Amino acid sequence: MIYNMDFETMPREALEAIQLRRLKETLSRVYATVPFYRKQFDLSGIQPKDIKSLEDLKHIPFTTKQDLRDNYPFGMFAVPMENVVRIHASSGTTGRPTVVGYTARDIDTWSRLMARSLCAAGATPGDIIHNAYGYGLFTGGLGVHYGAERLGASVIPISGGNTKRQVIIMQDFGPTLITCTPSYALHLVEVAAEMGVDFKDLKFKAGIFGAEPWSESMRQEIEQKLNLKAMDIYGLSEVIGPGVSIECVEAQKGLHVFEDHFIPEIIHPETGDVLPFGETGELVFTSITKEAFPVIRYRTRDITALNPEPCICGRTHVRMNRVTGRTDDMLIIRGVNVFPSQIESVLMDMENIEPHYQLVVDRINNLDMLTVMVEVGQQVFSDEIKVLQTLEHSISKNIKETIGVSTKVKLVEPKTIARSEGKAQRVIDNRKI
Ligand code: DLL
Repeated sequence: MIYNMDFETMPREALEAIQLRRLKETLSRVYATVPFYRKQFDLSGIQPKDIKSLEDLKHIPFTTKQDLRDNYPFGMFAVPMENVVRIHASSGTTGRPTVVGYTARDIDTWSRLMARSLCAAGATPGDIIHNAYGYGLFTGGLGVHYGAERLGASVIPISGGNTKRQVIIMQDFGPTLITCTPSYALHLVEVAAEMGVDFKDLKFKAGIFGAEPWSESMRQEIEQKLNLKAMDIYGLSEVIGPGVSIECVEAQKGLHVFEDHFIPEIIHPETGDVLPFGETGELVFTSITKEAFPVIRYRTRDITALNPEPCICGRTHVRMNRVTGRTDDMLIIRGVNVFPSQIESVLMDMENIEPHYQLVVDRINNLDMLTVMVEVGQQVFSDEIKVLQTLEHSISKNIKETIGVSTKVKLVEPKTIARSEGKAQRVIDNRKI
């Protein structure tokens, strides 16, 4: 173990005492410095001093993405601009991006959290990290970069894209750890294969993948194809970026939330009620150490559950389940709720299918129609039409039996579905147009 794990292994009681102290400080500060939060408190009749225990957190109003949009770009900052040293933004599929700011101390906190994340995933100062998360307004690239340097590892700031060159660098520099989105990892394998390079001949021991949902079956696919251990990392710009939670290399089961910096809650997405451990709902975060952009009960829209059980790695911080989707990427197809990740799980469990898929939703004669486009290998694609039809039929049947929704399945040639350098676009919903 390279990193001092005191904060991650402390007894619950001690951790909660720290959380409460930091929470109170944060609430007083946002009340004094951010007009939005002051108004929220005043409207709800609660004052920061009324918060006497962690239990009381549930009385504070939520903050939503819309609130951030309404205060675009810098209205939610809690420090003067001269104290802000970095600005990031999340792309957002519609409207303006969400803008976040960091003080020098925030960058330091984030670097430490990312060093802790990398360490939890098995990284050591001796590692060479091939960092293929995009550098720029997206928090992935720079987040990993600062964490890797803080840990003392060597970082290759390759960013996303220029995939052939990435493969050459991997061969020549011998990186031992890779960081990128899971979809880009699969694209890298594909391009490497075209170049006659097998990941089994590279030096990777682990990969840290996140920024988009991916299933357990996708993990197996990645571990096998890239010949490494794959860990899931989660985060969002609004909360800090990557480094909010990560799977430990020991268990690879659930993502430890860095609770000494962020307080997680799970709420019912419709009623807003706080749900007990183990129940699935929307993840909400309160940051308790950030200076420039603190968030109070921020609704992430991500769906997961929290697990407080002790972990074999010794960390006492709660674990969140893999994020299977967002409240806003749930498709409702003829009344059935469908998450892209559920379809992914069905597909990945079948043979002769490549891990590249896209869901297209149309409304035909007032009826929702979900088409699942899936790539198959060149060999399967060249088979008789009957073979393809049988495969299409069995995919459709498996989806119907597992998720309960009827779909049209379309098998397509290799590389038909656009590859992404960052987050994959899994859904094209033509109904909104
Ligand atoms: O995606 C931060 C990040 C960078 C995380 C690199 C991990 C690795 P945003 O661009 O603001 O920030 O997007 C945040 O992406 O609310 C989730 O919906 C989704 N997301 C992030 N990590 C995961 C994950 C970064 N491991 C949004 N599993 C979040 C599922 C994820 N979804």
